[in-house]
Amino acid sequence: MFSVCPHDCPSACSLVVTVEDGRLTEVTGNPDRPFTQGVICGKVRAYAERVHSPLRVLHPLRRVGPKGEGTLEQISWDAAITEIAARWRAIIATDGAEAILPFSYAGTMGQVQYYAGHPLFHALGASQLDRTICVSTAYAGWRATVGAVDGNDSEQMVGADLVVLWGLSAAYSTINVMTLVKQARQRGAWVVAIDPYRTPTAEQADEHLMVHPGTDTALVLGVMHVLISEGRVDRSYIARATAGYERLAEHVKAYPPERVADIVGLPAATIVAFARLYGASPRSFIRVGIGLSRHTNGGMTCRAIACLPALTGAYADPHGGALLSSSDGFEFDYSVLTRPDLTPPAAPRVINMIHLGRVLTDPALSPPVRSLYVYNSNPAAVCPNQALVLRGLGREDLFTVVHEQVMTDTARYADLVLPATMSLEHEDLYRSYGHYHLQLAQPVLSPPGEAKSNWEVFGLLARALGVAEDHYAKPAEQLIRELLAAGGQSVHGITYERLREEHSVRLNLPRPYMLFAESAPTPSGKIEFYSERLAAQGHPPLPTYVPLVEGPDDVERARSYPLQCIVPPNRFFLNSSFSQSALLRSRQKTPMVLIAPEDAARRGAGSGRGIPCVSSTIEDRRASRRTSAMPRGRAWS
Ligand SMILES: Nc1nc2c(c(=O)[nH]1)N[C@H]1C(S)=C(S)[C@@H](COP(=O)(O)OP(=O)(O)OC[C@H]3O[C@@H](n4cnc5c(=O)[nH]c(N)nc54)[C@H](O)[C@@H]3O)O[C@H]1N2
Ligand SMILES: Nc1nc2c(c(=O)[nH]1)N[C@H]1C(S)=C(S)[C@@H](COP(=O)(O)OP(=O)(O)OC[C@H]3O[C@@H](n4cnc5c(=O)[nH]c(N)nc54)[C@H](O)[C@@H]3O)O[C@H]1N2
Ligand SMILES: [Mo]
Repeated sequence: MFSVCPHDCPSACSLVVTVEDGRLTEVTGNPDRPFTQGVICGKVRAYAERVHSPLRVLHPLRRVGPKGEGTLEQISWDAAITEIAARWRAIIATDGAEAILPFSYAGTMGQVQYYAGHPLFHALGASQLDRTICVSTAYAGWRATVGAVDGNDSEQMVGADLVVLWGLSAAYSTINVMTLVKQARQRGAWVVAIDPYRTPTAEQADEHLMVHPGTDTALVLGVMHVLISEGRVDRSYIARATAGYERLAEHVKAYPPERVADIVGLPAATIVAFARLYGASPRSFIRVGIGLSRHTNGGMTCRAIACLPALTGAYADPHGGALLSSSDGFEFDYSVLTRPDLTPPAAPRVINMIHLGRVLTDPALSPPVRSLYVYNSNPAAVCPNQALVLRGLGREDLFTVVHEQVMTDTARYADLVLPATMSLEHEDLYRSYGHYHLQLAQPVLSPPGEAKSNWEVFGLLARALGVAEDHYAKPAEQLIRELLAAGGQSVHGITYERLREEHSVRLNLPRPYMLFAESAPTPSGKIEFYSERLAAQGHPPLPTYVPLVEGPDDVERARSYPLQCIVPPNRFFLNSSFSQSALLRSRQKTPMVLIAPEDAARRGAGSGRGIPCVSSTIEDRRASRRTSAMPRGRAWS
């Protein structure tokens, strides 16, 4: 049987699953799909352990102990829904609906279950959540430059002369990219990884540029300086498809490799060599990761990188270009799922999810948040400022409902815990942010205990509260049909029947896919080296290096916080998902911090596995430059 991996990972793998006697016995990657190519990660290979885990929530539960302890007693669905409706009605009567805050992110990437709560909370007039925890900065920078969060199909990197993995921990975070990288390498591509530490991905590259965290924009400007001053640019592409070249050329004069070298922590000669390699051919593919967006200047970094293929014309090469995310390739009208039309005329306040701790604890917030409804997320573990988040979740007067598959840290703080289905137990439609295949998964297992999908639970709540009932009267299948029918050109003609038959269908996009070959969907219709929009918003209109404010480049802060922390994905967990699994915990053994040997020595700690340079002070980072990888195998000219 076929399914789709629901987890928040660009690979969105096409799966082949075996079910015997109502139990999942095997999960493998679908060998027939060009992106999955039969390869899946260890976490999902061991999926039977997650699906049939003793830790699954099987029944609605009510808290009987203190918050955080997780002592719960079983109640009926009826009692749970009645209690939520009654508590919310009372809160709305005294404080207004904005005192209710939904909190969700990407526990499942299935479109029906991801957006299931939006219509209900819109109709109630609840506070709205700005879902910023992952890609917002990266996407903003990319969109400002090329007009869409889209790019060249990464399957096209096979055939490239050069592949650059920029702030992407692919060997852990999206292993199917490594399949493509290996194939590209076999066909002669030179592979460069750009990352502040020696990741397993960097170990598999031909060259590792070990930059200081948050300095990539300076590196890009140095590369641009070399490309432009040495004439290694595609004048014809620049003339037809870009805007602001003359101003960019003037601007990057201030970034000679010698100056950039000090900022990024690489020898000037390495920067020049990389620029010449990049400028040697438009057949260069940059796969950009989300790692860059973890910094205060991450949007600008992504914007700067998006400019590089526009200088060499790589966007117009069948094996060149760049991809940060394929999200906008899926031309859906999400209002079919989210129903903003149900919102009351006086638009409710919007709360940025990363401020959850502050929002739950700020005595001045009016109205205060009196009820939190959590689904598809585990904020106790994933939200910034964890101590404050836990303090907020610990509030006795906060009515917290958590709809979950397993007992998470957040569920321990819930007044009510509701059991959720897993992807193999409900139907959903999946897009991807790493490839261009649309997939449908139908249930292959029955839900355990009394588990219900998000769609079902929001339907129960809508009926109990008497709002948005028409919307929730639809079966999930109908919603999928409506979403497909309202889609734009890239999904035109992809029907529910076809998806049910083929499971995974490539979008109606040309092969090779080169969206920016002639133009870009920006206001000027061109790739914008110079952005009028950014200028109007008070941002630098040209790609500009702005040092981090969170780390050692800020001299004052550097005294108190001399180390720069970066948090790449864990191999065995996915965000906090899987972290409850006994099997995967045993593989991870213990939480681990990697630290540069010189930093560890200074702090009297052992250097652990001695993996170089996760973080360091300014002097140490200069020293660590010497430990950076030299290219192996081939001459580096
Ligand atoms: N196994 C596993 N897979 C996952 C996840 C997981 O938790 N575990 N999470 C999923 C999710 S939600 C996401 S968003 C993706 C994220 O996966 P990626 O797109 O790979 O992004 P990150 O993992 O955040 O970081 C990637 C790399 O960027 C590096 N990096 C950090 N700062 C800088 C910098 O300033 N410059 C440069 N050049 N590199 C930098 C980090 O060291 C890391 O190696 O992975 C998904 N896949
Ligand atoms: N400590 C830590 N913090 C992080 C990260 C990290 O790796 N570690 N990664 C950062 C990044 S890149 C991201 S994108 C965010 C991710 O933050 P989240 O999206 O909150 O990701 P998870 O921690 O995996 O939690 C998702 C939860 O949703 C549940 N779930 C899955 N499917 C369903 C469903 O159909 N219905 C319901 N009701 N629940 C479901 C899962 O069991 C899981 O507990 O976290 C960010 N913060
Ligand atoms: Mo993420």
